[in-house]
This record gives sequence, C-alpha cells and structure tokens, in this order.
Amino acid sequence: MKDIIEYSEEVREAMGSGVPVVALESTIIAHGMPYPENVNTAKRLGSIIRDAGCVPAIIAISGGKVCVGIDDALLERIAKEKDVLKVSRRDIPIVIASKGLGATTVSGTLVIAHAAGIKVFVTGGIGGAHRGSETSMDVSSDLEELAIRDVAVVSAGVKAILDLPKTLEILETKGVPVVGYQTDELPAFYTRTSGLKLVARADTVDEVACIMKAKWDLGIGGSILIANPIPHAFEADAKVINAAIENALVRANELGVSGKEITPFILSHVSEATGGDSLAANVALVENNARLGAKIAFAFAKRV
Ligand code: PSU
Ligand code: MN
Repeated sequence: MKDIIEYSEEVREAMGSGVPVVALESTIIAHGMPYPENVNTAKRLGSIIRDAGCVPAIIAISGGKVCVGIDDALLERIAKEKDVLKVSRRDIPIVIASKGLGATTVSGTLVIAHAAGIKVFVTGGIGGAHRGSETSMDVSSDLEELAIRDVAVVSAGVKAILDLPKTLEILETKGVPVVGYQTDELPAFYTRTSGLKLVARADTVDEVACIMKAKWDLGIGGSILIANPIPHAFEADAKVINAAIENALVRANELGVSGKEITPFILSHVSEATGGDSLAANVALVENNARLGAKIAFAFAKRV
C-alpha cells in the first residue's frame, strides 16, 4: 500500500515532526453536501484543525493514487464534478486500477487512515444497519472497518435513516465502544438524543485518549466511536426530520433504490425536504466534530 499512497506536503511534514494529523472523509464533500457549501465546509474544517495545532488530511483517490491530504484543485474537483465515485473499502482497488476519481466513505477512509498511521478521523455520521436490514442484509461496510482499524472516529452519532438499535448491537458484537462525549445517549446526527443509552461516557478529551491507549496497548484492534452531539443551537426538530426520513424511505422503495445508492438518495431527499436548515445543521455538527477531533488527536499524541 505504501507506494500507492501520496501524502500532501503538509501531511508529510506533520508526520515527520510529530504534529498530530486528523483524517477527513471525502464522500461527505462529494455526495453529502451541495456545491459550494461542500468546498467551503471542507476548507473551514481544515482551518479549525490547523488552529488547534493539528494538520488535516482529506482522504480521496485520484489518478491511481490514494491521497492523504489533497490540494485545493483536487478538492474543487471532488466538490464539483458529477461522476465522482463513492468509494467504500470494497471499491478502493477498482478505483485505483481504473485511475478514476473517488471520494472515500467512512470505511474507505478508515482503511487508508490506518495504513497511513493516522489515529483520529472526523466525520459527520457513520453508516450502519439500515431499517429492514434483517431481510435486505444492507449493513454498511463502515461497521466492518470500525471493527478492525485502530483509528478513533468522531461522529455526531448515527443518523435516524438507519436502524439505531441494530447498529449499536453490531458495534457491540464487533467490539467497538461507542463513547458519548459529555452525553449518556447516542445522538442521532440532527438531534442530540435518540433515547438509546450508551455504556460509556467521556467528559474530557483526556478520558477519550485514555480509552484509545488502553484499547490499542492491549492489542484490541479496532476503532472507538466518539459520539459528539450536535450543538444545541443547531439541533433540528425531530418530528420534521423523522417525517422527511419516512417519506424518503417510501420513495426509495418505490423507485427500487438499493446498494450504495440508498444512503446518498435518502440523505439528499431529507435535506431537500427540510430546506436549508438541515444543511446548516450538517455544517455545524461537522465543524463541532473537527474541533473535538483535533483536541483528541492532541491529547492522544501527548500520551504516546
Ligand atoms: N451518514 C451520514 N452522512 C453521510 C454518510 C452517512 O449521516 O455522509 C456517508 C458516509 O460517507 C458513510 C457512507 O461512510 O455514507 C455510508 O454509506 P453506505 O450506507 O452505502 O455504507
Ligand atoms: Mn449499504
């Protein structure tokens, strides 16, 4: 993998001098937000992470190479072009071989962050078990990679388009602790609560770093999922969101949308149905995660 990876200069320098690097996924840019909010958000995440003394590494695939850290020109292409591929772990070798342009999901980003030795990865929401997955078998490969990659993931919980209790069960089976950051409950992305109690809570980044170190020092491979609730001011009305999700699921079913298309389909329908509010919430929660992720990366680096 090593000679397939291309590091940006900033990331290479950071790694050489022990500055903590924070990974960011690119599917959220290509398929999760409209242009130009996506490129502006990506740049703001970079500034937040740099202001906290770390270095951001957006992960993507381009020209037969895996990119760890991308320049503004490639960011612009990922944000703007219509046929950017959504790359999960399964798709990585295909997109490298075809020299296509790929935006990595949580699972794709985890594979690459792990290979690059990055310990903290910031995203919005992870994939999981879809509603009806007991028959469709649609469970995101995000959960498989969370099980085996030694990278802590900061998310705003799990979006209610999924089956949250099933997703938590699978994470338990796979040994992935879900740590509520200053909360006892699993946040549901647009909302701070889901009614589902978590087994672990951390109130400081040092506690999170301690959990990471304990897990990996013992050779228990795999991720720690940090669930960071959306800031109060941006929290959405759960009723409005849930109605939009129900509608989107009915539409997806009618149109026979399945496989890797289903998540982007539902995400875009929900954001259409809720207007600009959900986009503002989405931006706010990812920025909030970037602030926390950088602090965690710093706290962890101090411990090793
Ligand atoms: N959930 C969200 N926002 C997202 C995604 C999931 O709330 O942008 C994206 C992430 O990139 C995640 C991917 O890794 O969707 C999961 O896709 P799938 O369900 O096809 O595995
Ligand atoms: Mn799926």
